[in-house]
Formats: sequence, structure tokens, C-alpha cells
Amino acid sequence: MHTKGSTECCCSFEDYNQTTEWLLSRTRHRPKIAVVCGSGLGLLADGVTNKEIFPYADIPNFPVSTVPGHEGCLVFGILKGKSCVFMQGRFHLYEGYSLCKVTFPVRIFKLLGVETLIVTNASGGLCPDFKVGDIMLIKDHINLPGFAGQHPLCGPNDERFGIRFPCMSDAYSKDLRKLALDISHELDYTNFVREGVYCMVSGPNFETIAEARMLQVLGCDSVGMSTVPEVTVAKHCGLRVFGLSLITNKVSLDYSREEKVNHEEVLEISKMRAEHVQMMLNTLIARSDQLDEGINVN
Ligand SMILES: *[C@@H]1O[C@H](CO)[C@@H](O)[C@H](O)[C@H]1NC(C)=O
Ligand SMILES: CC(=O)N[C@H]1CO[C@H](CO)[C@@H](O)[C@@H]1O
Repeated sequence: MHTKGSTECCCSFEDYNQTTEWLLSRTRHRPKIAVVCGSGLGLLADGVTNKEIFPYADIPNFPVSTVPGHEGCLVFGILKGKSCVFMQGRFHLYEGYSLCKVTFPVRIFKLLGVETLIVTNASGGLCPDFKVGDIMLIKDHINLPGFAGQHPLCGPNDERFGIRFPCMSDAYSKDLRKLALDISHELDYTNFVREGVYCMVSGPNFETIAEARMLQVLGCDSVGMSTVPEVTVAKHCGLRVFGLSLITNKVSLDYSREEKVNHEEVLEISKMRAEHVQMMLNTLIARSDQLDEGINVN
């Protein structure tokens, strides 16, 4: 495995090809939708039928996840009549993976024939209007590690996946966001569904108060340690993206307040709200073909 900080690409096209062929020869499913399950949201795959499960450790070239609460397997199956693949457990920069390892599964999804990537995560709320337990539809992101050259697309560009200078101004599908908002009205979830800008930091420490204040000034509504690399690589290879972030804590912006975040609290809140997240995503997936004409390949 490469060390963090390396911008050199660690995965060749042959690696992606080998992993994809390995999966294609072992699963009957040909998913069009891939879902990345964030911290404590592994149960998103619970309603799936005709399951075929592949532990990451068995899949050639796949990294193995190390965070508690991240299970570490690919689950193929049918959800609401749609063929899907779920990533239970993702890879984080703070674990020491290079960003091409972090985003490796996204290109596998692309080669498997996936058209839509749904990403979920847990994040800390910065927007003063957000409450713990809110579900934030991701409207846009700020790639803070990317500003410092920690970017999954640094290095030689492989044209088979996408262009050298991809557009990122429309990374999160407007149609899917609109559909999700409609669904949140129907389900009567409007008092806890929000929209906002997600900022990625590398972690693993939580923000200092000065850092949190800076991020808020910069227009970030929530902050987390994942998602942005996957979304960037997905957009590069022409996948349609929908992102949702569960606000599991309020980031401390005030020196006089004593509360501190911890990972247990994050998992607790995820558990509490997971059912709502699941209901929203199931409905979104059930209806996603309403939008299939809208897929744009860049
Ligand atoms: C993998 O490579 C082989 C040989 O070039 C090719 O026939 C096959 O279609 C590739 N598989 C995928 C999933 O791209
Ligand atoms: C699940 C998790 O780790 N959530 C955290 C993600 O990162 C942000 C920013 O560091 C934290 O505030 C979240 O609690």
C-alpha cells in the first residue's frame, strides 16, 4: 500500500479491469446504482433481496477498511426492483490510504455498468440552523485536501475514465436532489431534511474551534472526513451523483462551550436516524428511473 501524501497513481487500468472481471464472473447482478454507506449506515442494504456478499478481503486489489462501524463488504442485490451494489464500509484518507485506493471502488462501479452513485456519510453541523439528526442533501462540496494537492485525480490522466480537467460545478445531480426534496415532503420529513455544502477535511482529529469558524466563514454547512474524493472520481467518469449527509454532531464554534465530539456519539445518532435515511433512499431508488433520460455523460 502507498503512504499518504503520494500523488502517484497506484492502480493501473489492468487492476480495475481484473477486479471488475472477478466480480462479473461471480455475481449475476448487473447493478445500475451503487450506494456508499457512511458511518453507522451499513444497514442501508438491509432491504436488499437476492443478496450476494463479497468481503473486501476476498476481492482482488480491494483495500480493507479499518474503522469500527464500517463493515467492509460489497453487497449486490435487488432493492425496490432495481439492481444495486452497496459498499458497506468505505476507505478514508486518515487511514493512510492513497486517494486512488480510497476511490478505487468508484471506478469498479463504472466498469460494472453503474450509472448512479449514491453517497452517504456522517458529518458535523456548522450551519447554525442545523440540528443533530438532520439529514443534509449535499448541494455542493469544498475539497479542502484537494486545495493542498491531496486530490484523487492528480497524476497521469486515464482518458478511458474521463477528461483531464473535469467540470465540478454540477457534481451533485439537480434532478436527484429535487426528487429527494419531493420525497421528503411526501414522507413528512421536512423538519429534519436540509440542503447544504459539505466540506471535506482529512482528519483524523476533529476541528479546532478556530478551524471550525474558518470553515463556517467559507460557506461550509457541514464538515466530514470522506465522500469528496469518491464524488470527484465519480463525476470524472460520468456517473450521476446523489449525496446525503447525516448531521451527527454540532461542531463547536464557541470557546465557552464544553461539549466534545466522539465517535460513539456519531454512531448513536446514525442509529437513531438510519431508518429515515433508509426510507428516503429506498424511495429515491424506487423512483430513480423516472429520471433515467436525464443521465449526462460528460
Ligand atoms: C477487461 O479487459 C479485457 C481485455 O482487454 C476486455 O475484453 C474486457 O472487456 C475488460 N473488462 C472490462 C470490465 O472492462
Ligand atoms: C462519522 C464521523 O467521523 N463524523 C465526523 C466527520 O468529520 C467531521 C469533521 O471532522 C466531524 O465533525 C464528524 O463528527
